[in-house]
Amino acid sequence: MTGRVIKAHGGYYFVKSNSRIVRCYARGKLRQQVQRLVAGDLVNFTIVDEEENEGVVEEVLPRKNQLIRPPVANIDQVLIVFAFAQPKPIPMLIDRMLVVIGAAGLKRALCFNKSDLATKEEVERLTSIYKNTGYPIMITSAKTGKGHEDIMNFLEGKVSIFSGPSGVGKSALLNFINPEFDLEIGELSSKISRGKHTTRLVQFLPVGNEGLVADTPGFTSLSLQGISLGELGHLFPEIARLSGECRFADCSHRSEPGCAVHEAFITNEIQESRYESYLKFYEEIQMADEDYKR
Ligand SMILES: Nc1nc2c(ncn2[C@@H]2O[C@H](COP(=O)(O)OP(=O)(O)OP(=O)(O)O)[C@@H](O)[C@H]2O)c(=O)[nH]1
Ligand SMILES: [Mg+2]
Ligand SMILES: [Zn+2]
Repeated sequence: MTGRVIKAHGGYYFVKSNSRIVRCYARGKLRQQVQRLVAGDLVNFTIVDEEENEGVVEEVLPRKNQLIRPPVANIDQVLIVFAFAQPKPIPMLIDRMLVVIGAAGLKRALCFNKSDLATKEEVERLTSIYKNTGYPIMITSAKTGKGHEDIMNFLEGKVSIFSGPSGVGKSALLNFINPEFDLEIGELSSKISRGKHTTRLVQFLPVGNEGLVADTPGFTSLSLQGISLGELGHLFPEIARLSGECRFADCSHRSEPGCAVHEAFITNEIQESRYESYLKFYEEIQMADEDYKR
């Protein structure tokens, strides 16, 4: 039988096949492989004990894509969740997630949660940064239910994950979508309003008809490893769109004359924080490349 790993926990892999979920262990030869099984993996498995609903994973099918953080495979899209406050959004971290997830070939959308804690101006300020990127933007609140429909429409029929820092409300939003999920919601540490890493596992849950969505542990550090300097500009849609107009075909959009991207930054067509992120990531990749050559 073929199924999808929806959760890995305690040495077991919970494999969903149609409407059935079977608790499986992995064949010895699989356990020795370097590639660990992760949530989202598609596998061939056999039932070993019908009564106990236990099986064994025989084979992992080739992955169509994967992320290292959170560890997950074979997904269609990622909802990048940040909060307007508690914890405060960090644009450069948002951009970093957009870049890393884009490099993995996945569709991205932005969710700004805890809108109940934000003024109109704050909502406008954060969303305006991403207006000309083309990414879908959802303004939500797990408290008031705002944006519920937008999220449901986004998730319908797709395999998705919620990803973002600890404490932004990923689990709370999922519980709001379906109270039966009954996911654990964390407290915030009082001083700096950071999350306490409440969610520890990647776990896929059924949503709508045919959809699957995973709650994932929050994280804040993310490596750009594997992303080339040439690729970076393509991972910022508003930069990619303009790069054909630069004087030099291989323009890095930093200080070359006739750079359409730099020009657009000057005229505010490209947002300052987005351009800053681009420059910062450029430097970071460049330094890593030099270290590698040394
Ligand atoms: N005011 C407000 N609080 C929220 C909202 N969503 C979540 N919270 C609160 O934020 C805190 C953290 O929520 P969680 O859902 O546990 O956050 P998480 O993103 O799953 O965090 P990790 O599992 O640690 O990665 C809880 O105290 C929630 O009650 C919201 O829309 N508005
Ligand atoms: Mg959580
Ligand atoms: Zn340029």
